[in-house]
Amino acid sequence: MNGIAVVPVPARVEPAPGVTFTLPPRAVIRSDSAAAGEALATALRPATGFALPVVERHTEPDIELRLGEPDPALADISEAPESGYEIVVESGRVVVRGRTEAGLFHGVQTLLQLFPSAVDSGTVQHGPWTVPGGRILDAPRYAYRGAMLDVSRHFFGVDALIRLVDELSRYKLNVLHLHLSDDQGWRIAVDAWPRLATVGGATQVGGGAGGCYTKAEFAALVAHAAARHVTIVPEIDMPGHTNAALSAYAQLNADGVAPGAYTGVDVGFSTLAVDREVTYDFVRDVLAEVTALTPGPYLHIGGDEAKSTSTEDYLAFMGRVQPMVTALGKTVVGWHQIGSARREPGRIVQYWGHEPEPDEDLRAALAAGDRVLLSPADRVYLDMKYDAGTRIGVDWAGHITTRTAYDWDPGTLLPGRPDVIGVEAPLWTETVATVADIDLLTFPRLAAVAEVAWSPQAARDWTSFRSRLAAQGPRWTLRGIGFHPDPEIPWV
Ligand code: IFG
Repeated sequence: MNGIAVVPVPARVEPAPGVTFTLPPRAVIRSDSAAAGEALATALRPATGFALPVVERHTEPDIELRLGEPDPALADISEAPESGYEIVVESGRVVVRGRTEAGLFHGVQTLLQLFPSAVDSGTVQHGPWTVPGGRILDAPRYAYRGAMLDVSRHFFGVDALIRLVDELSRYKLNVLHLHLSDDQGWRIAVDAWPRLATVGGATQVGGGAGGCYTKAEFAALVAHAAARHVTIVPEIDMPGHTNAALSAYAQLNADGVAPGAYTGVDVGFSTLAVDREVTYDFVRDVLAEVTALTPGPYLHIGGDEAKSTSTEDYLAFMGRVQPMVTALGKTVVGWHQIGSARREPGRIVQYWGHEPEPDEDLRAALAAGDRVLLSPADRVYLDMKYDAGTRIGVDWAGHITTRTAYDWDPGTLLPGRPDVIGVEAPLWTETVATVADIDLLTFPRLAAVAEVAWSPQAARDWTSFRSRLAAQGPRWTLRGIGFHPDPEIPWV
């Protein structure tokens, strides 16, 4: 296992020099978790051409995924050992051990990266399908490791989301936050307010056709993500960033007049009518229906850039809406501006500031004891250009090369050592219209963020990362990912 090219880097790697496992054509996978077993077999079958049956019981399996107590040392390396795993590779077999199915799934992702990169081919390739011998002990640094896609500025069909879930789960990210509403588009059907879909979802930045997920489509996405231990976090951004909803229902507007659809890229001009009772009926209905669609613990209510809402109205609005989220059994997540509003127990503020801040809203949140989800705009905002030559993207938070996205410590970013639950990389889509655009801005930087969120700081360094990342290039090419060939990476 010397020089293995796994991203994110495992916490502990113990090579067994001279030991190699070779997957035999008639190999059998015995797994205590059907999902993890199928995830492994499904990933290996196309390139190997082997049948790779997955069974619950077998006397001499070639690969074994075992639920149980992995090495107790796992608890020494992570506060989240339940998502950790142990892999032991011997000449005659591979055993992956994890306390939970998520742990086994994460072990499977690492194991796939231990096979030659040709294993990611969609067509049968020559072997031998070897895995270097040794032992890996690994578990995540943070519990929340995420990506966000803004599907409001530009709409993307469920297939694009499923493809993104598959890719982010390969790097042990476990959250996909969907920015489902904004000025330009409403993207989730709400039965009680049907014009949100038919009017609010009718267009997008640039005037294109837009779109809106049906509940059935959204449920299919949630199920697909759950099978890969990815939680969907829905965001209904309020009270600002609401022109799509305001254009669908005149009564939500302070003057009772519905504005037209908005297809530009300005921000801060819209607000729900905070002093109308119908606004809270609207919010209550929307949050209830969105909550029913997402089994995860989080509900994101936005709260950013409410420049057309007075501070008094903003605080009043948040004071009424946050308890609605708790009443629905969910944890409030909001952009860190909600730090100025009365604290809701367990609240998480998503920090999107950049050096040299933090600002007073964050200071208020930290003083209130809020937990923090880190999305520093100058580190992980994936809509930032890599450099002046990037054909799409913006640059208000500066340029973000892969190294910029990688070379920082979430444990020391903010003063006062707040309770950081994890890291999330948002992709805003004002300038992102196609899957090729998503790929260009997302890869390789999302792999960097995945390592920042998963690996111990002590196991991380740019020199090692850049060479391990280079080995992802051929795999992305085989998987049809149109990544940015960042010149700082020694691509193979
Ligand atoms: N800030 C806005 C986003 C988007 C972004 C583009 C947040 C929380 C700039 N709000 O980031 O809606 O416009 O980089």
